[in-house]
Amino acid sequence: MKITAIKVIVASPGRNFVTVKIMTDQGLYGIGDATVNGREMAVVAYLQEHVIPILIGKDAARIEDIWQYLYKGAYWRRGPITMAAISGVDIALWDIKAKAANMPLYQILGGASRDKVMIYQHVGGLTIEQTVEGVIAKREAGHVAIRAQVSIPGLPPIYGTGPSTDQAAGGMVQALPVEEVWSTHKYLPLVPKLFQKLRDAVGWDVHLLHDTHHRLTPIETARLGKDLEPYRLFWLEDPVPAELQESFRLIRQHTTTPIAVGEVFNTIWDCQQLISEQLIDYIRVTSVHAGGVTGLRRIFDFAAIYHVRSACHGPMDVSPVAMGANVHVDRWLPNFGIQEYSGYTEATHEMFPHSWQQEGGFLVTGEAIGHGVDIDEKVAARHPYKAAYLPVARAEDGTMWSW
Ligand code: KDG
Ligand code: MG
Repeated sequence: MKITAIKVIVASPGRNFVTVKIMTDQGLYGIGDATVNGREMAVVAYLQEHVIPILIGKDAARIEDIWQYLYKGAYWRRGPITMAAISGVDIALWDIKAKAANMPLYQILGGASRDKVMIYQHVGGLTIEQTVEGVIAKREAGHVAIRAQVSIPGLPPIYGTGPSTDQAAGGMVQALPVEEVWSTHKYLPLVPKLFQKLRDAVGWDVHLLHDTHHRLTPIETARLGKDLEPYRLFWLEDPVPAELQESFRLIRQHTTTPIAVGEVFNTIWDCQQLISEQLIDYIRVTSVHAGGVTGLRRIFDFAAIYHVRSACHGPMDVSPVAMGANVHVDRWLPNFGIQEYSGYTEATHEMFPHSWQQEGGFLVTGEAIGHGVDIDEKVAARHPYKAAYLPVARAEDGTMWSW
């Protein structure tokens, strides 16, 4: 089955998405997600200039060989742009393979290990009271796992706690990134207070999560992890930038609060030490950034040996196509942990008709063949690309901060 053409579709139905559509000489096509939030057009150029021309005429059935050809063959390995391009192609090729087999993707991966996959959604508030109210509402809507964030009193809202930075609300569409203000000193004592109030309000029969967006040092994380132990979090996410994987040893020596890392990782090498030394509990790689279904399968199988579970990244900027690939992997994967699902705008659902569905606090794959997600190109044409950035963070004295 030969690849005859590959299209790259860029559209913004509330968020910018880069979608790869691979056509074959047998009439089957597949679609993949290649979005990198805030750097979308770099992936488009990489695909158009360096990937598409070398794939025309190749056998679409040889997924592994094409993955290796794009990874090893480029000489310049890894990195978010290269790996998003590989991911887009890989997800589309798995879609084609499952369609050719006339099966849903989870079936060709090995069949279902579960019927539905647990998700978590986000609640943010400007105050602890607002966050508590939001968590109660999610709980009442049937959610069994909820991520809770709160603004730092006296500082402007930070990412995930106020409406200002959401592209769907217009916040991210501007010439320059929003500059947020960060204070570790004010943040550290605040978070245990939030979770104490949350446990008082919603009890213990719900999973509570928290995301630190890479802003702490290992010893600060150790302190926070200890202070949060009484509230039994499902996890503390991205406490420290993970470039220095061994720095997580220090965190592990001090706290039993579970740790989740990896939404910015692209390959198994980014998490090899974190996993093999059992320094984390959940690995957050996602199909669109870590090499597609092929990349995820390799990382998650490796993680299984070390009791590390999956937790695919799934914010609004991971498109419904990658979400479809993730949910099929989640359904098959023996060491599945949880799936992030932030939801999408109505226009996004319309642009990507999908067989996966939300049922309360869970996602189900549906039984459509392939990964079950398509793209309506007429709808896409109505939502042109708009340059948009994630915010950046600075300390109160102006120093650039990680996030
Ligand atoms: O594009 C990156 C954001 O979506 C990311 O920062 C959100 O941290 C995030 C998360 O856990 O979803
Ligand atoms: Mg995160």
